[in-house]
Amino acid sequence: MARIFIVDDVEDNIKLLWYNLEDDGHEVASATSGQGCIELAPDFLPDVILLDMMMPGMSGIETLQALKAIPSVENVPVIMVSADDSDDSIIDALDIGAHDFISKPFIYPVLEARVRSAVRLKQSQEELAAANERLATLASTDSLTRCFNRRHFFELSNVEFAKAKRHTRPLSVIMLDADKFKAINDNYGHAMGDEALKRIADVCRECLRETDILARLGGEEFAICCPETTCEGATHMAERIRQTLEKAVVEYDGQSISFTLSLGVTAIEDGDSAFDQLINRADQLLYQAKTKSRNCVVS
Ligand code: GH3
Ligand code: MG
Ligand code: MG
Ligand code: MG
Repeated sequence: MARIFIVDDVEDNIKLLWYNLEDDGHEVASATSGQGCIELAPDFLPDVILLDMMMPGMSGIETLQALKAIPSVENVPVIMVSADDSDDSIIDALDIGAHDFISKPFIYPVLEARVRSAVRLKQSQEELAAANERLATLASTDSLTRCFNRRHFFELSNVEFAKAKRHTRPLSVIMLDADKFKAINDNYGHAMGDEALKRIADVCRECLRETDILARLGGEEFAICCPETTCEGATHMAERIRQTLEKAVVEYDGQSISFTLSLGVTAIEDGDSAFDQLINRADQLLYQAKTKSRNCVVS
């Protein structure tokens, strides 16, 4: 079963195809002009478009060109249907991006086979796109906490750093590390440690803005890059994260624990020429928080 969109200026042509395609179990919609196709196809989101070449007003070729400029339907395979099966006509249609070409009058079983072939193409395109998306997610995120990984964090943050420099806008970085985390693993097991790491990520997500970039840099260390945020704003956020986590109770396998975080916060300064400089500063401030008392924010 596929969604087929028929475009033809002659209603009887549409009807004939419609009944046959519906009998074969397809879901069908139609338009009697190129303009109608441009308006309705993005709503119907067809798997295949059967497009008449010769229509008054907007021609099939013009309609095809317009479809290729609409992101939601640009990849839908289009089968051109035309009484003019001159070489030039076929070349035009295929060069502009038609998937296939059928001459009128057509033999219905042949048209059906071509529709099936176009549907298979569309399905494999969609599977490929989904697989690519899964790969991109795998390559950019940490599977335990679903935060970005170190590499992707630096990719995104370097872009934000360049923007902030160019427009002299604020940008801050928070680095945080769980306190005495080794003891959690030692006393409650690695699985409890993993639950605690997930909770750190959840608490950070609760406290940050949509434009902030959260990552697990490694082990029990996380970083947040906050565009358009001053050191004061980021320090408030860091303090909120610290307090929220301090109150949290992590449960696993009938046991429960609480733990704390140390945080270092810094913002972009005039002399900074690379994002790494902010990270290094935040890391030093985090180290100060560790030596001071732990469970605190240093900025
Ligand atoms: P400090 O307060 O100075 O930060 O002490 P700490 O014990 O947190 O620091 P340390 O660097 O000595 O230990 C970090 C621990 O984090 C050790 C390691 O086993 C644990 N850890 C790192 N990655 C993971 C992980 O993916 N899962 C679990 N459960 N533990 C992890
Ligand atoms: Mg026509
Ligand atoms: Mg630690
Ligand atoms: Mg650490």
